[in-house]
Amino acid sequence: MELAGLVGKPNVGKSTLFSALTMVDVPIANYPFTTKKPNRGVTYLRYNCVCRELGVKDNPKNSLCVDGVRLVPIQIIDCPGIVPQAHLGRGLGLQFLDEIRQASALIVVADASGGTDIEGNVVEPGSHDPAEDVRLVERELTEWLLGIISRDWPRISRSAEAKQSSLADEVARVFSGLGIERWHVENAITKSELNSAHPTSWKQEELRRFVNELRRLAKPIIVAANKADIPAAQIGIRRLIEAGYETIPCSAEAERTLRIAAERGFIKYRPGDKSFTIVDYSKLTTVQRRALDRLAGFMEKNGGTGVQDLIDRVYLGLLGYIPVFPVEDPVKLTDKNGNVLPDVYLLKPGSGPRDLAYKIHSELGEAYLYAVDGRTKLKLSSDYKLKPGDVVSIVSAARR
Ligand SMILES: Nc1nc2c(ncn2[C@@H]2O[C@H](COP(=O)(O)OP(=O)(O)OP(=O)(O)O)[C@@H](O)[C@H]2O)c(=O)[nH]1
Ligand SMILES: [Mg+2]
Repeated sequence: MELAGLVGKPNVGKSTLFSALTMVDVPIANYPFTTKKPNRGVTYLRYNCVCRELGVKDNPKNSLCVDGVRLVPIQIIDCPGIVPQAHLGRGLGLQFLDEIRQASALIVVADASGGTDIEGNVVEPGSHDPAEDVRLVERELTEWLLGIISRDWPRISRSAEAKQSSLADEVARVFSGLGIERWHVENAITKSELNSAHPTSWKQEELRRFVNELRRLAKPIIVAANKADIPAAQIGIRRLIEAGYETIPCSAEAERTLRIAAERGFIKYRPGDKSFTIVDYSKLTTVQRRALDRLAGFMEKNGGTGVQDLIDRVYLGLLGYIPVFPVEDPVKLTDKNGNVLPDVYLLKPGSGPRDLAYKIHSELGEAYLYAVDGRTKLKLSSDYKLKPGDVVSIVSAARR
């Protein structure tokens, strides 16, 4: 299952966002370091299912299908807050980042309302620049990675310079548990404009620049501009966008309230909906009515709470993953047990049918012969690149 990490300075709403996304109850409070240990949970990515277009009734196995929308499970981890110098052990340190080593992307939660300082203490709304919240996380993560590679750098750089080993291979090995691959390293060297033939000559500042690029490539970030329901957030959101961050304005608190209200039957609301409807206005107290009216006003302005958009944008936008539906029988669109469109897999950009085969099972990848398009029933060319919503049947030697 894909994994995304929720990170950020204290008191920005990471746990509120986590709770809204997973409906798992976790401590939430208006002071720093409420969360001491990472929380894990499951949320869902939304993708328009191909069942409607193909006119079939599906039997989802690895995902859900609700009213023609596929819900693909995604694991998320809510982390303790990060403060300046956390990589040196300040606050709760950065040890907990070990839990998000395998994350494909990071959701950096910022307090768009500017109502908390860099340590997460409550201040006047609008008095803190939320772009600083994101820079802090970037800096601390880079220093953390720099600490990891610095220990091995003298050996790696000498060995690569003497051509006893490849620099890209060695660096990728040091960071292998972090999902950092050879191509990440090669791109980072190019982007940081360093001389890969003489790594022993790299100064500390140059090594930092390289590691920073590596972080950007291997752990891309999207910014959750949280607390967007507070008026002062409009300025903060603009600052985040101007700073060049991929920014999604959201209100974790609004989303959490809506999901709870929907669960209790007060309203009709599905995550990602732009609005909600009240089931029976007469059953609500005045306080509840006012709160829901305020939420409705915010959602109208924001186009929803923004929370579900975050997950969808991370995987389908930022990472550009391709949802593909593998089937065994390309005519009936079923697996071997007769389930129609049972699964959906998320493939990296540029993937072909063989990558899909490997993702399903390494044996299927090894025995791969060719693939058939479930729409046209024709064989796909050997250099075919998968497209979102493809229905693909893998033909392998093993199955013959
Ligand atoms: N107005 C508003 N307040 C929010 C929102 N999200 C969270 N909060 C409030 O912000 C405070 C901190 O929320 P938490 O979810 O505990 O924040 P955190 O980032 O997990 O904090 P630490 O675990 O201490 O790092 C609480 O008082 C929340 O109610 C939001 O979208 N809007
Ligand atoms: Mg928390």
